[in-house]
Formats: sequence, structure tokens, C-alpha cells
Amino acid sequence: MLTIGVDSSTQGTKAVVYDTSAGKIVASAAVNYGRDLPEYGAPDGFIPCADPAVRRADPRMWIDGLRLALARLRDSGAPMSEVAAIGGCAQQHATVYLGADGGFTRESSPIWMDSSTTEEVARLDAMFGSSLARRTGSPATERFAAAQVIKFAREDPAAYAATARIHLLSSYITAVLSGRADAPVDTGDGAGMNLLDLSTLEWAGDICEAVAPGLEKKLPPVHRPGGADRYALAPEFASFGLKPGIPVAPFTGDNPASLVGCGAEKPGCAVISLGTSDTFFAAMPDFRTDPDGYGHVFGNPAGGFMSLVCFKNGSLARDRVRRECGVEWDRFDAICGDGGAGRAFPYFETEITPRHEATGVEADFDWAAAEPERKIRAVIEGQLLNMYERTRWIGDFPVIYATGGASRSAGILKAIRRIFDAEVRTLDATDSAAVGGARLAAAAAR
Ligand code: XUL
Repeated sequence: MLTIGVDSSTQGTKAVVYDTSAGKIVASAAVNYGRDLPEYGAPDGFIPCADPAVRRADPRMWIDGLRLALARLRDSGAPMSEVAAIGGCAQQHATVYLGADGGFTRESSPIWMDSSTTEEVARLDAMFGSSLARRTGSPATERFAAAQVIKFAREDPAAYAATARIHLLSSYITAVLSGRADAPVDTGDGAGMNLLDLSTLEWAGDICEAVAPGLEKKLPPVHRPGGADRYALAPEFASFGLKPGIPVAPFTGDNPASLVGCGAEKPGCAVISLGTSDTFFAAMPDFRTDPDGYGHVFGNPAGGFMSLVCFKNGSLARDRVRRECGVEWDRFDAICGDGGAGRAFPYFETEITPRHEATGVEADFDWAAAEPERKIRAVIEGQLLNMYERTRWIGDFPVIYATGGASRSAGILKAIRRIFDAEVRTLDATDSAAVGGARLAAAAAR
């Protein structure tokens, strides 16, 4: 069976045609928001803002990106008319606000990189304390919908009142593809809102009401793994050569989709995804929360739960250090795998694990005076040691799958092997999130 998997990520949209019996990508197309949709003024996928805590994007950019990726797939000669189902995923935590007429009530959407809600997190902590993590799988978290909605309702009560639906980007894309106002939030992405009760997989009514009056009614229904809700492709997508009416699998978050795309949805191995964010995640045999309060529990699209820890300074930080050192990627790759050069932590964006203001690189040696080689090795060492330390609560894994753009780097894989003392496997493609979406589409078509 051929299915399409879409990955609507921070910096662009990718769409692949996947052959489920061969387990192979047969065609793919990508859109980069900065290069291909410059009219949205978001070179790295968000609107530059002097305040590093504010990270927002125009939601129209994501839909234009989706359409352009599908058009490029069609124009590359991909067998669009043979596609039997479409599925996919999106960057987690971005929220989209719609009025009753389907228009946007909030012109720019906060994305996962936003950390402007420290005050709102303190309010949630004061109201719910540690019960929030026990119930929703995560402590109050700045980028999650609960904190973001408190802020929106306080700053613009009229716009909040005019909002009929608050989607995650994933559920919004499902709605667009199926031509419906309503599409469900899946438990993978939905758990990243501080609003879903993970013991019932229903919205936690009391938390929703405490966040903002009438919030529960503004949230989409919840899609549980294997749920019976069915969505079909809207007629307008025939212009991309697709058959209208084919199943649309409810979209999930990029990390839950990657779990499926790597074939790691059963407990036993972990995944390190090296993208705009670096994440470490694994299917979870038993529900446990991070005692240090950095990690999360999300729904596993294959059923049950997954653990996840997210690091904000991922590929953009690696690229910035590379450029500052004046080297190309092949040189960076050749150098970066060896330790012994000290540790450096790049805080170009306000870090979330652990919380740290955007202050630049902090090293245990004189950063400014150091040679480029030392800087590069120390930054990879610092990023991975931090990841190792913050994911101890999840457990030890003999096998780790590496995915995301930077998993192409043999040097980074070598450093993972050394620091995690694990066998490191990579997929043929680095598109595990899109492939996960394509596999979820196949399940929806059966
Ligand atoms: C996970 C997170 C990021 C985004 C990146 O909690 O915030 O990994 O999903 O797209």
C-alpha cells in the first residue's frame, strides 16, 4: 500500500510517499519556510522577536507549507493517484485559535519554543502543585497549551471569548485535510497540553475551567489509539492528484510519530531525535513521571504511553557554533565525535532542560580563546552529557535509534555511542516522523 506521511516541523514541511509493504520512501518533497515562504518573515520558522522568550508563527504559513509540499510531491511525478491514505504529524504544542466562522482569532500562534509564560506556569503550580504532573504526565510547562491559554485569555479576553476552537497544529492540519471544522487531538500530542487526564484519556474538566472559563468546550475531541473516528480527504486535495475520500489518519506530534517511524513503539529501545529540538524518548511500559520535573509522559500512538525529554538548543545551536568556527559540516562531523575537550553548553535560545536564560555559550574553559576544534567537540559533549543526565529517570537502553537531520553525522553517532554506552542504529532515512505518519495512515486505511 502507498500512503503519504507529512511532517509539519519547526523550520519546514516534509511530505513522503511511503510503500508500506517494502518499508521504503518512494518519493519525498520538502518546503523550507525561510527560503520558500519568505512572505511570512520567519527565517527559522518563527517570527524574530527581540524578546527571546517569545516565539510565534503565522498559522497560515503551516497550511501554505503543507499545500506547497504536496504540490512539489505531485510535480516530482510521485504516484499520487495510487495513495491509499494520508497521515502525519506536526511540531508539538503549537496552538491554533479559530472563531466560529473558521477564521483565526489569534493572528500568530505560540510554538513549542515559546517560554514567555513563566508567570502562568507559577499560577498553575500554585493551583495544582504536583498533582498536575500526576494527572497530566507533565509539571506545568511554559510551552504547553494550559499556560499559553491562560496568557491569551488574560491579554486578549475578547479574542478568547470569540474563539470557538483551540486546536493543536496537528489537529488543525487533520481538520484542513478533511475539510472539517473539527478534527481530534490524539493522545500523543494532546498529552502535551497539561489538560489531558492520562488516567481517563479525557480532558480534565477542573483544570480546563481553572485555566480559562469555558475552555473544555473549545477543545477538540480526543482521539485514542485505535479509536473508531474516521476522517476522509476533502475534495479540494484532488488538485494534488490525490483521490478525495481516502482516509486521513488523525495527525499526532512529531515525537510520537517518530517513535512509530523508528519502529520503537514497543518498550525496549530509546530514540534520540536531533532536529531543531533534540529529544530523547521511549515507549513506556509503566506510567512514571520525572522526579526532577523536566520530562514528560505523552500518549504512544500505538497504545499506552511514552516518556520524553526535550532540549531546545538543538540543530540551530550546532549550526551557529559551526558558523562561528568557520567550518563546513564535513569538517564539523570529522571533529565532533571525540571527547576530552571539556564541556560547553550552547544557550542561544532560553533552554528548557534545564531551565536557563539565553546567555550564549557557557564552557568549563575559556571559550573565546579556544580553538574551533575544541569548541566543536565540547559543544557536542555538553549537549549529549546534559541529555544523558536528564534522561536517567527513563532508564538504560542497550539500543538507541538516532534520527533527525544531525543523525547523518557519523561524529555525533560516535559521541552518542560513547556517552550512552549503547548500540546506536540509524534508519535509512532521517524522516522518521514523516514515516511514522505514513505508517499511522496505513493503519487507518485497514
Ligand atoms: C517536544 C517539543 C519539541 C517539538 C519540536 O515536547 O517541544 O520536540 O515537538 O517540533
